[in-house]
Amino acid sequence: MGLFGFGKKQEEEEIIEDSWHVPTEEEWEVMKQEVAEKVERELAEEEANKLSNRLAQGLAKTRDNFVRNMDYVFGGFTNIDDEFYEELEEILITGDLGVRTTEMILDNLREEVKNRRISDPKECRDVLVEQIRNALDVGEISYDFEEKTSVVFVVGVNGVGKTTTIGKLSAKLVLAGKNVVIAAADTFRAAARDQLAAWAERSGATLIGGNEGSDPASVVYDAIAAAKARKADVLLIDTAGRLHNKKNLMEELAKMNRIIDREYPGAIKETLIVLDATTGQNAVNQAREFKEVSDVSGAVLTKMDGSAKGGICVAITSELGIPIKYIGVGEQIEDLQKFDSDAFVGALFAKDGEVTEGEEDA
Ligand SMILES: Nc1nc2c(ncn2[C@@H]2O[C@H](COP(=O)(O)OP(=O)(O)O)[C@@H](O)[C@H]2O)c(=O)[nH]1
Ligand SMILES: [Mg+2]
Repeated sequence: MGLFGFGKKQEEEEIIEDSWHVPTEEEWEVMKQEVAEKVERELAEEEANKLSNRLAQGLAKTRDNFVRNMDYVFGGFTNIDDEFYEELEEILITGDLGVRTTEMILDNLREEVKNRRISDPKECRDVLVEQIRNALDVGEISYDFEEKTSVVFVVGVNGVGKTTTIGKLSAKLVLAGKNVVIAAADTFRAAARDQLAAWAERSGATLIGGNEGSDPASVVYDAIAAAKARKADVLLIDTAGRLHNKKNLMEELAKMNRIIDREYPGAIKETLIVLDATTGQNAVNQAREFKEVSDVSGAVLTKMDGSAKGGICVAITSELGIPIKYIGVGEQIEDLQKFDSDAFVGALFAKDGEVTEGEEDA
């Protein structure tokens, strides 16, 4: 038994040793990589779900009014006649798409109805959704400034969410490993600097300037020097938005623009106009005025979580040709998302039942 037992133990040990495998250095690296990728994937999915739910929640009111009324028309009419088009026109205009965009969309709808020989109003729904999708399409939207050395000039009237957007943007960029400098060029109100300082601290960026009453153009000048000295990736410039004194405001913006162009020619310049989506056609008018005095390269529509009507996004893009780059869906640091027109139209026109869990309690 002794011998036999000994022999068996040895055999077992061999088996155990056989099933053991210490990963080689290379295998170990591959495994770690796989785990890291899986975690990252899961986090990204979770994030995407959270954001699309927030967007859907934000658009719930729009869906309830605008889309539901439209569906009444599609379902309620038996013929595609003038009255049918008039009803649609009213709904689109009430939904903040603006007169011109509405006319364009309806002209296209009429043409498609003719070309495709559509006779059932219900079939117009998909055509209309397609037209809205087209009106929002401005081709590839550039986010170069996120990747290269850049200066992001943020403009817009008071209270639209400029400072908040800068805070959120700063957080996104810092998380992506960027070195961010923020210029507090809203020197009009004393509180403006404190608000921005809090955001800068929370997001991990360096704040320059902002003393009440100081010249905003000199803040921009100092901030560019600081950005260069710190080898910053992105310089975010917060500005004041006193539209009651339009001429001065616009002159001030022009002066800051000249300084940026002169002092920081190596940086990509992105001019973002921030618009409060709940203000409807006012937002379109503001964008038009700012576009006259600066090279607006993108829009940020804030407060999309509120009572905003989604149609405003369509109006801005189609009437002014300004691509919407981000939308704000809340006041928290993570409530800024890149605008995805497909996801947007999808969330807006989701039929009942297509709305995923968690959106209903909006
Ligand atoms: N609900 C909501 N509130 C926002 C959003 N963006 C900004 N705000 C709020 O709007 C108010 C004005 O924002 P602020 O950044 O100070 O505007 P500024 O005057 O343009 O700098 C603040 O109370 C913000 O918290 C958003 O996307 N959703
Ligand atoms: Mg501000």
